[in-house]
Amino acid sequence: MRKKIVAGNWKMNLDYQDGVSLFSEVVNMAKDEIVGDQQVVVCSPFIHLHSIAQLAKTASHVAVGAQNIHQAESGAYTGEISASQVKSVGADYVILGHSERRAYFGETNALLSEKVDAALKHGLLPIFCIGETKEERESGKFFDIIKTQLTEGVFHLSKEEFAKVVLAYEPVWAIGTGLTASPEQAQEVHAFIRATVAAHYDQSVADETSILYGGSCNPKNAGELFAQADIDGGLIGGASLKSRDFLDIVKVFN
Ligand code: 3PY
Repeated sequence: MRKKIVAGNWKMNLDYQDGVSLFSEVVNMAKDEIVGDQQVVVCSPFIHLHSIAQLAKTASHVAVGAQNIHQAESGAYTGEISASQVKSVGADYVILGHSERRAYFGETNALLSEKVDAALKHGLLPIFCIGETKEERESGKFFDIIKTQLTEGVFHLSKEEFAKVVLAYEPVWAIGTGLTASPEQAQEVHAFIRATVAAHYDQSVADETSILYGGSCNPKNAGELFAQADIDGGLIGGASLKSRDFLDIVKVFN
């Protein structure tokens, strides 16, 4: 179902105690300050997941997620974590296809489609990231790139399976650079993504899909971005590491 969602991506930040403290603050502020029906998701490193999932049970608006899973069920994959392991500690979401994983860990659309399947099989909701690099934007081919990411990453799913996927448009040139897509640039791509989903499935599936914007989203720019017709919330990097900033972004939907 199309929901307003603000998801924090802590990336590889915060030791165990710092992460639990930050999450406690987020939960307490969410209880006091959220008056809308927005969903808050915090995607932490694996080490925090079990503890923060317990805390999340006390706040109806808040859920937790991982930032990656391995595609296999189990086995000899030293250092990896499976979907069922993530689910077993109480997480509900998993970010898949973040540009940092595509760029630094060589994750391809084909691999990501297997990870999406693994997530859904074990009841995790994928937050599937797509987006173009600076070169791809400048070459004007970014719509093709995004369509291919969708086609190869998630369009093998049935309508029922796809209904569980949240999409996140993250222009790579706006990640960790301080650059943000303008609301108009972001809306243009979000409308394209929704039209591409409608063409592949149908309009009602597209209308029900939550499409988040990510890439240097902060309390100053979130209001204008989230006011766009096809932007249903955000995937928040640096600003999710400060409880006040994160909640101010969440409160855009109050
Ligand atoms: C950012 O905001 O920089 C992100 O990468 C969010 O995932």
